[in-house]
Amino acid sequence: MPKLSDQQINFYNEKGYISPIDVFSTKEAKEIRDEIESIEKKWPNFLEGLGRNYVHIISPIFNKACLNKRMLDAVESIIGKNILICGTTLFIKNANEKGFVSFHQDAKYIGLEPHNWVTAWVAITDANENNGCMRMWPGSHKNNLKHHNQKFDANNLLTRGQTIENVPIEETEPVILKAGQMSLHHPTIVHGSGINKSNDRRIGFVVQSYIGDNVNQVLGKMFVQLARGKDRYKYHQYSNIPEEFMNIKDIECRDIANEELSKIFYNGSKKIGKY
Ligand SMILES: O=C(O)CCC(=O)C(=O)O
Repeated sequence: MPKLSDQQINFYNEKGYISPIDVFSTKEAKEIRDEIESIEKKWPNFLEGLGRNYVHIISPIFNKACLNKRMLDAVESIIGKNILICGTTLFIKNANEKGFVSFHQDAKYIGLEPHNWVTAWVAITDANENNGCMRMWPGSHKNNLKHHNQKFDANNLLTRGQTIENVPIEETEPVILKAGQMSLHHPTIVHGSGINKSNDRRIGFVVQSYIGDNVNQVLGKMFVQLARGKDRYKYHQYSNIPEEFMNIKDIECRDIANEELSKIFYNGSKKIGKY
């Protein structure tokens, strides 16, 4: 797909998200799933907890995925032509587990200012209402940041179990994606997702987020890579770019990046969660 159409951009501006956008073939999505599952098999727990972040620093397949032309073309329509990758996260909900994501706004704790950034959620498996796809509260991005209760529920996939209460579910819209499609969402849209009731895993690979080069990190340090255009501001430290799978130097880089990310996510919190 070329850049987003005017209609898609209007939809994003009005609702705070846009989907579906075709970015990978089913075969490419399956290769990404296989990469995850081969890491899980050889190194159990490596992608768990904090380890679910920055997988693009240790795997060339994920690194290449972040540079997918269709993704970047769509992202460019929203944040402009100078694009940095400032993080990736795997949101995996296994069958028969109770994982969910409470309603929240990404911008609340992430420290990226100004909000010239967008989150790309790529479906590695199909994502639908049965297996706990995301739900967006359309138009909620136009309001200020809301109060979040910090609940630290064991099954919540968010760091602090941060929760906006009393979201009208009937007003939210499901983001239904086929494997290989992506959605883009705004930093302040209220969104969340329910549990996976299917017999298979639901896997989302999330670039969290693509940021414009004018976006600074005001709470700590994030490790970036240039995806397109120029980095005129040079606010951030650059991460390794993996040339081979699980190189020790890249793993060290990922671990440092994760330590710094954890400081951002738990800034001001008395308690540390499992992610
Ligand atoms: O994967 C999910 O269900 C939620 C992910 C999410 O909240 C996000 O990508 O911002």
